[in-house]
Amino acid sequence: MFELLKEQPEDKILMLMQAYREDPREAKIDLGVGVYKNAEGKTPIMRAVKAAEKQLWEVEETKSYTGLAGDVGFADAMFDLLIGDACPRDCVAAAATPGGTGAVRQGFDMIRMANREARVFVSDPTWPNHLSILKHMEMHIQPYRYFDSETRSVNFAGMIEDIADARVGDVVLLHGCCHNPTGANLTLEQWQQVIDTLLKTGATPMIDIAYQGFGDGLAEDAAGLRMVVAQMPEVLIAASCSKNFGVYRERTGLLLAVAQDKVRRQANQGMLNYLNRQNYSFPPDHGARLVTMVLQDDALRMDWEEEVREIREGVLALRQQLAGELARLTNSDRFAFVAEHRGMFSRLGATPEQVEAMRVSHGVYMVGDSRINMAGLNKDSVPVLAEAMVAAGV
Ligand code: PLP
Ligand code: TYF
Repeated sequence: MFELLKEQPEDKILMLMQAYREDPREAKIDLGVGVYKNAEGKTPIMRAVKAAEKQLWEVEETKSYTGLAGDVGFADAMFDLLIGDACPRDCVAAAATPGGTGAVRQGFDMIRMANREARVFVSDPTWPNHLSILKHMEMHIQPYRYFDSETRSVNFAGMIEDIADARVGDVVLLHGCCHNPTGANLTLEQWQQVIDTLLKTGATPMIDIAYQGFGDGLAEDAAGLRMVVAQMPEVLIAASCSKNFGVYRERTGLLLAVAQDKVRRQANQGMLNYLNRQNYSFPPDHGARLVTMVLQDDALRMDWEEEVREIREGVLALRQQLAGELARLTNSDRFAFVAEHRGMFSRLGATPEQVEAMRVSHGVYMVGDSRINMAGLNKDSVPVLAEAMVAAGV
């Protein structure tokens, strides 16, 4: 029977990882998959996470099932990290999921259960897996203008015009911070205009937040999300702990459904539990427990916040170095946007041919849309990338 199945497209980002591995050149630079790497090119286990893991080994007494929504302590700790005091805790249903991807998937499922005809408005461009999952689920995708490839910043007028078309029963998917793949983000004034527009349309926002702390700070990166939560009657939030806790393979994420009152929260919680049960029964717990321990213990939390700050400042320094290097080589400020973007990614605005030329000439690997992972660079490779870009005529 399976001969009837159509071949499915591969994940281009993951294919790029494979191509990089197979390149025999010594001096190659991997700016592909969105994984944090330090100056030595390693993706370390964060100090506080390692310490929590050690403690957990001592104190953990059972690996019996958690609840369908996972550990409530994890939801509480993540509520504080993401939402803080932007809305009452008892209006928010939450369920742990396998990674942020699991949260995105469960969120889409909840939307589809509520309205089969819902259109999900997505930024153009967005994380390719948003599109892939929506397509797989046979849901309606409605792209909205987001990135201006001339200025390499947000085409805000276009965005507002496009999302103003949403209606009650539609969903507008927003990136909480550190937009993937462009690195171009909304200002707080722009968040407010998005909220005003959504309130007029009656559409529901869904926020995917996968890089809290990697942009301007833990609270700063959640500021837009908190404004949405404080002002909108309903919000879905898909959160990932993969990057900011460095627990990628533990598959740690959370879906939150913000409602107006406790009664609605109760119903939403039932739906989140139901969806988890349909897909995998209980969510993974190990990563969630580590995250909870780090967030709840004062010393671990302080050390974690410090390490997130080191990561953030390291990436920002690379941005400034690259922008400076490009300004010097081109004698222009055409690439000043590199220092303006936030998070791990920047879209350079190179053509696929230029991307290929940089791979061939300098062994630089970036996603075909010219997205680079800044964390794949270090002090020594920044000038190589700058040179490759200039040589390719970017
Ligand atoms: N959403 C965005 C925008 C991402 O970039 C990622 C990246 O990994 C995720 C969600 C989900 O990540 P994970 O499933 O590894 O937690
Ligand atoms: O965009 C990225 O590179 C990260 C990691 O199927 C990732 O979000 C890449 C591909 C994928 C899942 C996660």
